[in-house]
Formats: sequence, structure tokens, C-alpha cells
Amino acid sequence: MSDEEDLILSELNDEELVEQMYDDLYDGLKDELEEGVQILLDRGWAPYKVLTEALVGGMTIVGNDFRDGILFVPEVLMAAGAMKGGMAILKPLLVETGAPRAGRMVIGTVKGDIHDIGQNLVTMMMEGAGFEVKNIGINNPVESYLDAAKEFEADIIGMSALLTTTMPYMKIVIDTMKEQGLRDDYIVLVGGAPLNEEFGKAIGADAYCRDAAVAVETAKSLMARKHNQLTA
Ligand code: B1M
Repeated sequence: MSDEEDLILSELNDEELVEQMYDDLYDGLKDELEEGVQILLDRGWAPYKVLTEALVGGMTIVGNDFRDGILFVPEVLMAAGAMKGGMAILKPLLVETGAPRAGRMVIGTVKGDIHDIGQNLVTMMMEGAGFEVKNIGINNPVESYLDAAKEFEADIIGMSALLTTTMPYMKIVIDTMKEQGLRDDYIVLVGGAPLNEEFGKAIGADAYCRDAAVAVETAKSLMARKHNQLTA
């Protein structure tokens, strides 16, 4: 039996376990990663802490090695699959706050882009904060956003892009909204690793959101502002 097979996750202390979970995520070991998530929850870790410290932390390492040509697409897909397994355990816990409905959002990744882990995470956190969210998935052209927003009677349109080549598509969506006289009907939030605040401003979004927690805070404060304007 190898050393790895001998490893009993529940016997590791928190720090060692998180390190091991980074390795498991890196190696795409979904079952082991899920076990790690469960152990941390059983030890009283808040779901959000498990998410950010153990899962997102591990994915950052994967991302760096992907960038540096150490990992390739198949390995990263395995890691993404393991990450989704861990997220699935956390989702009901993040969502079960029973908060009053805070607003409605449509979110999706823009045309040409198939990265969905980040926007799934934003979805979970927004739902946890009491928003109703329609997640329209990946590779969305303008029409998908606008049709979904209309049908769902959304207050917010959220767009995600992870590639420098797809982020300009966000401007196409916003420009189309302007052309169709719809821009002021929605709060537009954008996010994704290659974006920044300046980019958000330049394309005419209401706000750039660095991460899922910022997305929740921003959505709440812009919704409050919208309500105040309507009641003024
Ligand atoms: Co991709 N990929 N990938 N990839 N991939 C990146 C983005 C990259 C930075 C890797 C690297 O080189 N270091 C690089 C982009 C470089 C660039 O554009 N400058 C890259 C590349 C090049 C590619 C391909 C082109 C590779 C290839 O085929 N040669 C290809 C493109 C495919 C396509 O989209 N057309 C590709 C493919 C893939 C996989 C399919 C293998 C897989 C995606 C699986 C999936 O999503 N189901 C994948 C992955 C996993 C990554 C990395 C490693 C991780 C992304 C991730 O999930 N991060 C990524 C490296 C990295 O980002 N460090 C990389 C974890 C996630 C929680 O963070 O998505 O940033 P993030 O979301 C955060 C915030 O950004 C924010 O909140 C989230 C939570 O806090 N946020 C929002 C995100 N969206 C938001 C929307 C909002 C608000 C906040 O709206 C309101």
C-alpha cells in the first residue's frame, strides 16, 4: 500500500488538511476533495471559509501552473470537476439562510467563454444572500442575456468573462442595451479574473465585482439605491 493510500484525512490538523486538499484539487481527486470539505464543515468551519480558503485557494495554484504550462486542459478539467463536487456540498449551506428576497438577477458567461466556476460561485452566494438568480450558463450572446432578463423580470444582469479575448463582449451587450433603450432598466454587474474597476467603468457597467462576496455587497447597495430612487 502506498503512503497516499495510508493517508487518513480526518487525522490531519486543519492546516495539513487544507494543504492536502490543494493537492487533491490539483490532482482532480473529487472524492477526496469532497471528503475534505465535509471534514472541515464537521469541524465547524463556515461554508464560506471552506469555499474561499480550501477550494478557491487550491484553484489559484492550479491556475498558476496552467498559466506556466505545467498543467494542461485535461488536468484543469479534472480539477474543475473536483472543485464542482466540493461546491455542490457547500451550495445548500450557503443558500439556506432564508433571507428575504433581495432582488432578481440573470447571470452568465459571455459569448466565446466556457469558464463557469466563478459565476456558479457568484450564483450560490447571491442566492445565499436572498437574491433569486437565473443562471444562463456559458457562451451567451447578447440575446440570451436580454431575453432571460425580460422573461425573469430581472433587476440585475451579471456577466462573467475569464479570457482577455472575451471580456470586450461585455461592452457589446451593454451597447446593445443602450441601442434598445434598455440600459436603465437593469443594474449591470461584471466580473472575472482579467477584469478590473477601470474596465468596468470604461464599458459602462454599474460596477465591477472582484469576487462573489463583493458581488453580493454591490448588488445589495445598488438595489437599495434603486429602491430609494423609485420611492423618492
Ligand atoms: Co481557462 N484560462 N482556458 N479553463 N482557466 C484561465 C482563465 C487562464 C487565466 C489560465 C492561465 O493562463 N493562467 C487563461 C486566460 C488567459 C487570458 O485570457 N489572458 C485561460 C485559458 C487561456 C484557457 C483556454 C484558452 C485554454 C486553451 O484551450 N488553450 C481555454 C478557453 C476556453 C474558452 O472559454 N473558450 C480554457 C479552458 C479552461 C477549462 C475548460 C480547462 C477550465 C474551465 C472549466 C470550467 O469553468 N467549467 C479552465 C479553468 C478552470 C481555468 C482557471 C485555471 C481557473 C478559473 C476558475 O474557475 N477560477 C483559470 C486561471 C485563473 O483564473 N487563475 C483559467 C476559480 C473561480 C472561483 O474564480 O472565475 O475568477 P473566477 O471567479 C471569481 C471572480 O473572478 C468573480 O467572482 C468569482 C468568485 O470569487 N467573478 C464574478 C467571476 N465572474 C463574475 C461575475 C460577476 C461577479 C463576479 O457578475 C456579477
